[in-house]
Amino acid sequence: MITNAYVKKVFEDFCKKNPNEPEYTQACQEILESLELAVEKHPSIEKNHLLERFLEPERFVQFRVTWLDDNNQIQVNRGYRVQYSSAIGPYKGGLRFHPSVNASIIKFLGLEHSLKNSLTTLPMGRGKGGSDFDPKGNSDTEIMKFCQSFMTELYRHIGPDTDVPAGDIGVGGREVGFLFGQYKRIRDEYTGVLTGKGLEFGGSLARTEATGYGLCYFTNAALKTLKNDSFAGKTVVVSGSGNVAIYATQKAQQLGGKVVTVSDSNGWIYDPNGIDVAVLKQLKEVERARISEYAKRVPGSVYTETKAGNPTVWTTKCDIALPCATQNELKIDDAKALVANGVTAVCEGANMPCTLEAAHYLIDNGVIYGPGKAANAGGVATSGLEMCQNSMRLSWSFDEVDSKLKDIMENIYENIYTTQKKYDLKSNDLLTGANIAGFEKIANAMKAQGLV
Ligand code: NDP
Ligand code: 2IT
Repeated sequence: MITNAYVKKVFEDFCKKNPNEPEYTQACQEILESLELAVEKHPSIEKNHLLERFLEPERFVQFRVTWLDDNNQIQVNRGYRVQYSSAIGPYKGGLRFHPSVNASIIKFLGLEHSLKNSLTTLPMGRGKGGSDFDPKGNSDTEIMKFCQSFMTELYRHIGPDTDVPAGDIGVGGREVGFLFGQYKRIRDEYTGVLTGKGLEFGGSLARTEATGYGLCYFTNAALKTLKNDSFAGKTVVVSGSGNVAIYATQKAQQLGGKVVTVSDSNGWIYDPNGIDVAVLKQLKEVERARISEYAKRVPGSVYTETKAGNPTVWTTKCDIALPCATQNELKIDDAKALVANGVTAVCEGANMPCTLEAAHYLIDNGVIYGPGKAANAGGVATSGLEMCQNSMRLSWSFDEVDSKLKDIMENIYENIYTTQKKYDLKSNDLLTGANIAGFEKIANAMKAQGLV
């Protein structure tokens, strides 16, 4: 609940300006609730209107994307890019292609990115984009044609020192390749304008693995400091079966945990023997199959369809839960089920997968709660490392990038821990610590740069 008069006013104005944008409002409320403490400690935030300036995007672009499908029929989609802030670096953030994408989703993701990019300590501002285009069910040619048309508009807004997009839901190596090809063709320049590129054309080793691996490095750092514990011997529940979920599963198992679930939007798998990552990768990265196929290939595993009345992935007894699919996938009843089953840590691979009510419930019940803006920052951090390699026209080895990623994730946790102590917060409340630590750096930069 927001009690400070200035913060309350900022939130009321935000709600008036952004009606019918529930995800954006949710992200804003969560951040403002945390920032009350900083506002009370630093009067200069109110004096310089830093919350209002932080919350108002520098630029928001919406555009038409027309393309021809395989039947020569014209298709029309909507594209977006929010360039939220360049206070601490060029705009940076992924592109999401999913039928649910709208202005609210793009802006909430842009807002989350602000604090996330700040926490990485790398010089990256904040941005996000995407389209309501659904890559599922389209041929490779159709996806290429869509990406080319999308970039034919987007190219005028981006550049290696201006705005550097990457992947997110529905945008992986294949899509980034098509987008990069079209940018190069229009601009006639070869630069690191996108990250998550193929290894043959400027991509960084370990970028594919980075978000999932980083999530586990962050979770391990929190478990070590707060519980003198680790993944070893723990039962882990993962949701999703895309890029983040696959590599979170792989790293959690390398660190000695047993991941017993994965899911997609149709249902989820329980595998008491531990998810077989080779089968998962074959199904999702090569065949692009549904997760139900896993149960047909791996004896002993069980598939449960997602429908009213069926148990959800969160009813599975576990020590650690890693939501890695999408926003608001873990609701209050799911949080209650996890706590009743004795969960120790919930760390977010996805962006805002817990509802606000679920996050508060977990924190109030002593669970280590690692918000996505901190726990999943390994993806964008490694994108930052890709930008660095592109600028130097060099490439580092997998181990070099992976060890930098591990250092960054451990430093993010340390930074949050120090902030929690400074503000006298509960040790398991990494949310307030992350919001304040991320915001302070941006606020100082905005103040120093005058009225821009
Ligand atoms: P992918 O497209 O690779 O995978 C997404 C997964 O989530 C799929 O299993 C998908 O299932 C599932 N999913 C998507 N939408 C829904 C929905 N509405 N309901 C249920 N399940 C759904 O995306 P990523 O793995 O890259 O992204 C996952 C999350 O991680 C997102 O929140 C993203 O913003 C976040 N993230 C990603 C980063 C990255 O580097 N890729 C970095 C940091 C955060 P289905 O196939 O059925 O749609
Ligand atoms: O949400 C995210 O952090 C991402 N999708 C990664 C963005 C990036 O620029 O690598």
